[in-house]
This record gives sequence, structure tokens and C-alpha cells, in this order.
Amino acid sequence: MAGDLYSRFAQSFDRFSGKVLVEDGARSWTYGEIAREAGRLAARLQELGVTPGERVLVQTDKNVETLILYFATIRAGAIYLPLNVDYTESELDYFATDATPVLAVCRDISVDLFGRIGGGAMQVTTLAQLFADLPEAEAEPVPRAGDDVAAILYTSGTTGKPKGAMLTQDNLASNGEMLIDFWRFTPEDRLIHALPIFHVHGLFIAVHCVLFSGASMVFLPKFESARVIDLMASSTVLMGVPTFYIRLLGDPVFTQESAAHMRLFISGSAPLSADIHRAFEERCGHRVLERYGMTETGMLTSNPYDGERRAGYVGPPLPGVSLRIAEFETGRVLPQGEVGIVEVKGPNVFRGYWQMPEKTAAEFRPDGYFITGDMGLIDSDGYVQLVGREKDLIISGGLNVYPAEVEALLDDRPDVAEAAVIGVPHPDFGEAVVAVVQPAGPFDPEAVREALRKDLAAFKVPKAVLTMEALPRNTMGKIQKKLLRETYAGLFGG
Ligand code: MCA
Ligand code: AMP
Repeated sequence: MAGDLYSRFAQSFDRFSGKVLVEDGARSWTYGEIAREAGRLAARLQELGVTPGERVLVQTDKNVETLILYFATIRAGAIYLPLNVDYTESELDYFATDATPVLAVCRDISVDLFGRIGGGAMQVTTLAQLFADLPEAEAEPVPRAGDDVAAILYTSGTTGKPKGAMLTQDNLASNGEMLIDFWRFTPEDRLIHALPIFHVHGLFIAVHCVLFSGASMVFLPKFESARVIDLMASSTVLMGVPTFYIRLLGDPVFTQESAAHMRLFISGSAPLSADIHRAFEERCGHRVLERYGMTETGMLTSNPYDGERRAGYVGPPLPGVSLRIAEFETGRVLPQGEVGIVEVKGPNVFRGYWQMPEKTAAEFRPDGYFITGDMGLIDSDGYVQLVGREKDLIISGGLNVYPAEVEALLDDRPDVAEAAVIGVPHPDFGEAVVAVVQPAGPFDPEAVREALRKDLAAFKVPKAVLTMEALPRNTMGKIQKKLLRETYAGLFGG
């Protein structure tokens, strides 16, 4: 697709200038107002020395100012790097050191912390400071090439440190453009935006579907079922992770009548169980549209808008996406119906990991297909079913936790001989992080959880720390995680 990402933004800013783009509980902003603010903020960023290709690191609360900062960063030709507000100092230090941003924008309470991390090389500011003295004159949009990087989003890895996925102007523009057609977004739509805006799902998928189509959205600071149900009467689309749908079903106020004005419920980021899919339809008459994506690739497959939305399937590949199933070890492409690793290619697939050429090379096949790490099959109708993951990854409430990261911290403790971290079925989060520990002497599980909180974002901290005299091992001495998962499958009544 020709043209850079900001040109695509500008097309909508101009065309829908007088229309509301976003509202929060307090006020609404038109496309024109957001565009003007983004232009002025881009000028402010330039005053602060942000030049094309430099990284702007952002760890702020979810609000409209942060959204404007995203648009302004792209307008200035710089690279947007959003981070989960939950990250601890040691996690943030890694990102700041690795990405070498020229500017960090953080919450008021984190200014001192940001001054200490990343070798002290970056300027640190807050949204309040940025918006306090915006210049009158707007910055001209800086033109970028299609394969210039627009954003870096960090994803963890099964081994080692998180990797910064470089998403290009074209990756983001082409995926958004395709999705508005596929999911039939129009200027009449109003999206309930309850996702965080530091991940691909809430930031690019949700925001670009709205912006590119001339629709509107209501920005909620977080998911709250009562508020979401309330908004359904005046909205048309909800995009969420399975936990949203589980929580809606858990709220007796949610009925067919609540959902009568809605046209579409989309789910992704984690598996939506067939049971929840069916229960949702029974309750409100809507079949959830499940789709599948990744940080590195944006959206890959989707159940159809008009055709059959099949429970337990993520649908056929989206237009422009080539998807195949291969044997993991050899890369041999497998016949239809066989289970193997999912590999993908298309204009949506990222350019590589920031300053990690070897890791990038290891995750692509020689013919350019990206190895997702998900196991699946393609059925006779072309629908993809995901059956597991080759990567040792837990997805809790749509957030990824790599056991290796938690295990490393546990194994470092003097009271731990060895630890295994597993995902266990959880009624709210789908999967919950659980640590099974072989202690080396006196051991207090609650104290261990408390200690982990200092180094890990709250969603990664095990919901339970259990002990075993000896961890089960196979003949090679490897811990049998499968057995542990079976042993503790009922821990949360799941
Ligand atoms: C919060 N906690 C969690 C999670 N969220 N623990 C495990 N998993 C989580 N996802 C912690 C809190 O810190 C708190 O811990 C305790 O659990 C209870 O929190 P609660 O109030 O219930 O949580 P919440 O604030 O209501 O959030 C749950 C949530 C949220 C709504 C499911 O996590 C969420 O919005 N998830 C969506 C994430 C997302 O956008 N993923 C997309 C990435 P304590 O009490 O100990 O402090 S994947 C992606 O982008 C790709 C492209 C894709 O395909 O979409
Ligand atoms: P992330 O790297 O955070 O973007 O997470 C991407 C991963 O989320 C994928 O590789 C899948 O394992 C998982 N995922 C996303 N959507 C779905 C879905 N609909 N069903 C099952 N897993 C999903």
C-alpha cells in the first residue's frame, strides 16, 4: 500500500473533521480537534529534539492525551514505543536501555524513576508538561517510507529478554485498511474501547478501525462490565479479550435487551472457549466474532462477518495474509488437516526485532514466512483451529507471561531448589500463572509472591505458589510440566 501512516490518518482527519472521534466520561473531541492538537504536539516534540526515526517511550495512563501523543509521534516521523503501566523499575530499565529513546513520557509519579533508568540518557517529561505549553503553529507531517518503522512493541521470549517488534508504516496502515472492510466499519459505528492502549489490540486494531472508517469510540480507562453494558444502548461494536465476555456473562444485568443496539462483538488475544461462545449467543443472541493475531503481525485470521462464526475456530486467513501449517523442526509444509506450526507472510508481518538480527533470522523461514509459535490446523473449509502453542507461554486475561522469566527469578532465591511455572485453567483469566516450587529449606509462599512483585508486573506474579518435595522429571531429567498442568488443572475450579 502506498503512502505513509500519517497520510492515512490525515485523510480521515480531513474527511470527518466535524465528527466526534473520541469521547471519555467528561468530554468529546472531533477529528478536526484531535488533528490540530496532534499537529501542535508534534511541533512540541520537535522542539524537544524528537527527529524522524527516534524512539518516544510512553508509559502513561489511558486517556485521550495519550492517544494524541501517538498521533503526534507518527506525525513527527518518530517511533512510538508504548509500555504497560504495570511494569516495575527493573522491567522499565531494560526497555529504556535497549530502545535508547530520545524522550520518555511518563506519569507524574514515575518522573524520579524514569530519571534513574536507561543510563539517564533520555529526556523525561509528563503529559501535563507536554500539553501545558503547546506551540500555536502545527508541525508539518514528516513523510516516511512504507518500510520505515512506526512503532516498537516489546514481546517477551521463551528464552532471554523481551524483543522489540518493529512495526512499519505499511504494516499498520495495510492491516487497518483491510480490517475496516472485513468487519464492515462505517462512520455510523461507535466502539466501546475498554482495552489498554499499550498493546496492538487496543492501540492499532481498535483505534485504526475507528479512525480509518470515520467511526467514533468511547474511551474507558479499563474494562468494567456495568459501564460497558450501559454503553451498549448507544454503541455498535465491542472489541475485547475473552475475559471481557466471561465477565459480561457473569453479570445478570447483561441480557438480549442490553445488546439489542450492538452489531458486533469481537474477541481475540487468547482462546475463547467454545462453551463461552455458545453461552454468549444463548444469553444475548450475538455470535462472537473470534479472530487471531500477534504483536509481530497484527491480525492474521478472522471468522467471517456474514458466514459461519464457528466456536473454537479463529476463521480463515484474512485478505492478503498467506498462512500455512508446517512441521516445526524441518519447515516441511503439511497437508490440509494436519497439526503443525502456523507460519504466515503478508504486508502485515513485522520487519524484525529491534537490534536483534539473529533472533529475527531464527523466526523466519528462508522463503520469508514468519514462524508464529502457535500450533494449529486448517480444516476442509479453510478455517484455522489453534490447538496449542509450541512456545512455553501462558496467556492470562489476554496478557502474555513467559514462564522462563518467572522461573529465573524463583531459581535465584536461596529458599528455592527449583521452580516450574505453568498455566492453569482459570474461570476469569482463561489461564492463571502458577508456580510449583521444590523448596530448599523453610519456605513461605506468600513472602515469595510479595518478593516477586518488586520485579514483575502484577499480571505476571503467580496467583498461587505451591510446593512439592520433588518436581516430576522424565528420564532425561527434564521437569514434566504437562504432568504438573494435569495435577493442578482443578486448582481454580476450572
Ligand atoms: C490484571 N491482573 C491480572 C490481569 N490483569 N492478572 C492476570 N492476568 C491479567 N490479564 C491482576 C491485577 O493486577 C490484580 O492483581 C488482579 O489481577 C485482579 O485484577 P482485576 O481488577 O481483576 O483486573 P482488571 O484490571 O479488571 O484487568 C483484567 C483485564 C485486563 C480486563 C482482563 O488484564 C485487560 O484489559 N486485558 C487485556 C490485555 C490486552 O489488551 N491484550 C492484548 C495483547 P493484584 O490484586 O495482585 O494487584 S495481545 C495483542 O495485542 C495481539 C495482537 C492480539 O491478538 O490481540
Ligand atoms: P502477543 O504476542 O501478545 O501479541 O500474543 C500473540 C499470541 O496470542 C498468539 O501467538 C496466540 O498464541 C495468542 N492469540 C491471539 N489471538 C488468539 C485467539 N483468538 N485464540 C487463541 N490464541 C490467540
